[in-house]
Amino acid sequence: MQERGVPAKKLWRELREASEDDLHFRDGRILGSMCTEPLPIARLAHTMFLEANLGNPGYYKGTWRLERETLRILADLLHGKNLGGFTVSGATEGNITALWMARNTTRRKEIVAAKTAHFSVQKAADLLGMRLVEIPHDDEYRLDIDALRKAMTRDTAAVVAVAGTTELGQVDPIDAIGETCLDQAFLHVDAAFGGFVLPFLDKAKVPRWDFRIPGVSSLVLDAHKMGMATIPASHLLVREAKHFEGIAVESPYLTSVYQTSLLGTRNSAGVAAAYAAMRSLGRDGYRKIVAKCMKNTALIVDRAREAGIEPVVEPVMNIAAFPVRDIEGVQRALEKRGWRVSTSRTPPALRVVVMPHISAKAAAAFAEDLVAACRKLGT
Ligand code: 0PR
Repeated sequence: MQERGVPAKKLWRELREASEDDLHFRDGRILGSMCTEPLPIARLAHTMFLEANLGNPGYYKGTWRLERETLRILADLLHGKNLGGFTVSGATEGNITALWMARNTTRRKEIVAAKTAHFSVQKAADLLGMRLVEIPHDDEYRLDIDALRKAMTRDTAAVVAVAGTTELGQVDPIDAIGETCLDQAFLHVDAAFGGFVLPFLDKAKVPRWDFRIPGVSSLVLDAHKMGMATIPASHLLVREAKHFEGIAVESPYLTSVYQTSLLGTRNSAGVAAAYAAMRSLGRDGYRKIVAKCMKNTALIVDRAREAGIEPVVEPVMNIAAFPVRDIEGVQRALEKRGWRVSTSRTPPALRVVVMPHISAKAAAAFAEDLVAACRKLGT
């Protein structure tokens, strides 16, 4: 560290230079991220609550109220009654906490999840000293229910089901998984991405996936993905709050007697941002955002199909993957045209996430560039 403070002007320049080296959602060319530009009101809310710390809730009664209210809104959205829960930094923390709770409540050591589950489940298993039993997916890249039935043992603490897989946006058969898990094991639903998409899709097309299913014990959803809030903002909801007792530790010098969160000092700006986004948009606002993303996804998929490029599966959400022959080549060609896309491994494909910062015009231009790149490199 230098001895004397750097003048604000110079420092500001340093910060601006760093920011200029970043990619920005506002440029409308990122199709490789599950995050997006937060709503302006969410940004404002974020800056207003920068010093609040829900690790010590007695000092931040207002923030605490916002958190409780946010959880109440989400419980209502997800058809849960009297749920326990709190804001977490992301679905990684949410998954770790849910599995920690499952381990300590059941005193068992196995987690069962499909290969298509997010890698944060591997982190959780490693940290918690649990064994991750990876089971196959079905033809549509969803957890294979028969494989689950075979894999469950008396040592199964929890099953992780995904509502919106990272690579394809697929939804595991949560109804059937719930039936299998009921009174047998914890069922944790990872709705990091799908949590703010599924409730706003055409109801007739979406099978049940939330607390309507009796076997669902806990669920995580990220407000910093399709929730339009700032990073970090995610929520862990638990059907029976008493299960938190299994992971509670005394927090003697704080304003709360026990702490059940993995984190001590807790970012609270994201709490205010999530609250602001939800209050500002309402169901109607999210419905419009999701409809726009789905329309733009369809636009890209339709154009690709016209050119003979079939997606891996028919997208359920605003994620599409194309198993083109030269995946990295097409990715590089698109990057040269200013687009950022990612790739998936199961199966190998070019992966496109059509977030709210992608306009219809950008989607159409992207689709043309995708088709051109595939033509050049061979589909
Ligand atoms: N579960 C699922 C289904 C996810 O898709 C993700 C993140 C997580 C859990 C973990 O969530 P947190 O990262 O919030 O803890 N999926 C993205 C991924 O790993 C996260 C991401 C977002 C990555 C934006 C890059 C990016 O630019 O791909």
